Amino acid sequence: MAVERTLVIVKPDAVKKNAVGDIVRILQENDLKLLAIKMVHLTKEQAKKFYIVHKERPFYDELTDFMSSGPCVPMVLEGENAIARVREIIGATDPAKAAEGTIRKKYGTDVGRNAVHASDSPESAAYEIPFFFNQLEIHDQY
Ligand code: IDP
Repeated sequence: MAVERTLVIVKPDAVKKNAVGDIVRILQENDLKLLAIKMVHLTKEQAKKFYIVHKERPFYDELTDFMSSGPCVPMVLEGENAIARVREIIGATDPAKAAEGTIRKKYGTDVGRNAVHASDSPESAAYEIPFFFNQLEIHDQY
């Protein structure tokens, strides 16, 4: 198995619930190393660019409205098989269907306001990480 990097975002709903610290704790306790983190308030245009792969989906406008409705907290995590493992830790897209113990089960409200985003493939991680972070902001030497 390979060491991978993945992008996680604590979405605006979970930031408002003061869940940032708990979400970072859960991820770090699962042997994921935190390489970068910041708080940003995306514009609608930036949210549309981030989620460009969903531009034909019926929820694109709702999703990008939500993601630009308040600050969010993107972060880069590294670990063995990180992309698939983080997807398991966060749980199903719809919090009502997410397994017990997952982040979306704990903090999600509905399929739109589902607390967190995580890269779903190496290709999406390769687009999403540099969307938020430049090389100087990613720290693996500690
Ligand atoms: P994922 O985040 O679990 O990868 P995707 O299907 O890639 O799920 O959808 C991206 C995001 O779009 C979801 O996390 C969610 O916030 C939003 N979304 C997905 N389906 C719906 C929907 O039916 N209504 C509103 N928002 C949705």
